[in-house]
Amino acid sequence: MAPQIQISKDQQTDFERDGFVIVPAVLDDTTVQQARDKFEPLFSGQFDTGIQPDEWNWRDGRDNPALTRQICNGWKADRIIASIVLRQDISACCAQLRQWRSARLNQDNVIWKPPGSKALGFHQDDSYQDWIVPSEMMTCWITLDDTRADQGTIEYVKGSHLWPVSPPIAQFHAPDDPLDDLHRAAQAAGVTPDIVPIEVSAGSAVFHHGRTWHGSRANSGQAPRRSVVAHCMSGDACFHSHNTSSIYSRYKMHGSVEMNESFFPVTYSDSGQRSAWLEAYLQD
Ligand SMILES: O=C(O)CCC(=O)C(=O)O
Repeated sequence: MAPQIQISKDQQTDFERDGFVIVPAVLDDTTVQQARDKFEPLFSGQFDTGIQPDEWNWRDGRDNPALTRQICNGWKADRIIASIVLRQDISACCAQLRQWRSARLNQDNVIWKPPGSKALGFHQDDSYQDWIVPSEMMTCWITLDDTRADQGTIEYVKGSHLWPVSPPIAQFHAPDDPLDDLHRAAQAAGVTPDIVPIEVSAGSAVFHHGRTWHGSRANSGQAPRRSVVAHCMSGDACFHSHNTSSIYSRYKMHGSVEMNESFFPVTYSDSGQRSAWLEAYLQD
């Protein structure tokens, strides 16, 4: 049974000041191991549910082994990933931290940084959300490995959730300088960025605001760094009437901005309601 997590008053205060907050022991050891065991099959195209994830950016045998490997919406392909990212308590924490009455899953990420793999550019998640209204996300990033600064852990810029939203960064995967866009945004904000590498044990989470600048440098250590990420949005979110996401606006129905719960499930609401199909899907 996975531990149930909650946000304390102190954690709420830290989040409001810093734009991120660490919550230890979100996954127990069994779940950490079950999730790690899914990485090789998922990235080689073995999908338990028979459904391909929405994005599968690195394929075994096709892509450069030095790139960070990423899948988006692994929950559609695999029920272990689903059992993590669709957790009610995780989205309840996202909702509490942002004072939302409910939360939906916007998308998940499965991220694998083997030893020697390259950086992901520092960015703000909200730069990529102009296809939804309100165009903002709130994220729970969970590590499946003990993290170290030299092993490509996630890094956050303290207080940067208070900066304006910048445009999408020039190069997300394997940029020459992962801090390039961040430095420009910091200069515009008149701030010297305070970059915090997250060093925590496997199973720990960090919740971050959609405007908080973050990224990860190359993994120059000997061990992999693997993560599962739940990106939530307000339960009231709908599609933007004309801005599109090349991948996710495929789920928009003509003549409507409504988000269908089959694709963007309501994972928490203060009335206790979740999308009706979730429990059966998770038990299947
Ligand atoms: O795990 C990483 O390296 C980056 C993850 C990320 O960008 C996110 O969780 O929003």
